[in-house]
Amino acid sequence: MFSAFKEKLKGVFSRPKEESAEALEIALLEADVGVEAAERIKSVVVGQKRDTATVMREEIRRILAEKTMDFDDFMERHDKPVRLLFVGINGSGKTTTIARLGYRLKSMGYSCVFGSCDTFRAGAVEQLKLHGDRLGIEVVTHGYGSDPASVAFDAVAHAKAKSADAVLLDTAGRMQTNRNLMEEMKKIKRVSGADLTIFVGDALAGNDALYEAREFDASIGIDCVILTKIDSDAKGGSAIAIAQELKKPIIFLGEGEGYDRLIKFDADWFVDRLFENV
Ligand SMILES: Nc1nc2c(ncn2[C@@H]2O[C@H](COP(=O)(O)OP(=O)(O)O)[C@@H](O)[C@H]2O)c(=O)[nH]1
Ligand SMILES: [Mg+2]
Repeated sequence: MFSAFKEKLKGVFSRPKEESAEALEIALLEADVGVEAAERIKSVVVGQKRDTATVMREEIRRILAEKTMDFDDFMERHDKPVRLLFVGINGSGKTTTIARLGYRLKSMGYSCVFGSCDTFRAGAVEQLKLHGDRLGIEVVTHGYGSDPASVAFDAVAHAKAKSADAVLLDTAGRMQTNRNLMEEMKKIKRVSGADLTIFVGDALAGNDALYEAREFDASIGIDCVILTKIDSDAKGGSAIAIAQELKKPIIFLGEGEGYDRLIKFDADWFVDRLFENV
């Protein structure tokens, strides 16, 4: 995992520190850790006598552990139904993540309702329904072209009526730059009374994942992040950039296929993978 990260940094570790500061910063930027984290890591490495890999590893761990959130704790403590709103651009993995989290919550004994507020993209409702059928989770939908906010409202009402523990709202992944669509997200958030707005980002998108998360945060406000596709050749840098610059906790990572492939985010686990075989 994270072979591209290791590839970028490999050359740097073998060189004397005095020579490699610039190379380190460039390698970090190429690994998508973002400008702030790259500078932070470089300055810590330069200021220490110990070997680069060890110092880097500690600093990255520190960055990742700065903002944490225990989702299980949140679920346990919060009034039910807990309203979870998933946002992010098209293809980032929202629908897949909702299915995975639904599976996880069910395995923990929580009952769930899905709300299909993506009334825009062809196949979106069917995709969520298919997951719902497989998982035994009810899906509230009004069909294509309907008002996504009213779907959200009804999904919450349905969850209340059924005394469900959680309602997971799927939204249309659209460009964050489209103002009308951001207004629509805001309305969904308001009408649903979302307890947690979760940004779902594609780890492969590198720096773009940070920019997208920022846009969503500025427009509608996000509480935490789930990064998907860390199995594909993700450099791992987007997690570091998000932790350093967005200052929002990453709660889960998604990988591969299958409902059980949702990994609870843990800074130690992450740096262990980043520096495995380094
Ligand atoms: N390899 C990999 N693929 C994923 C992961 N999560 C989602 N995908 C794939 O990414 C594509 C888009 O996912 P989807 O959930 O439909 O994204 P959405 O548009 O945000 O709802 C689908 O082909 C998924 O199978 C992941 O963790 N790993
Ligand atoms: Mg979707």
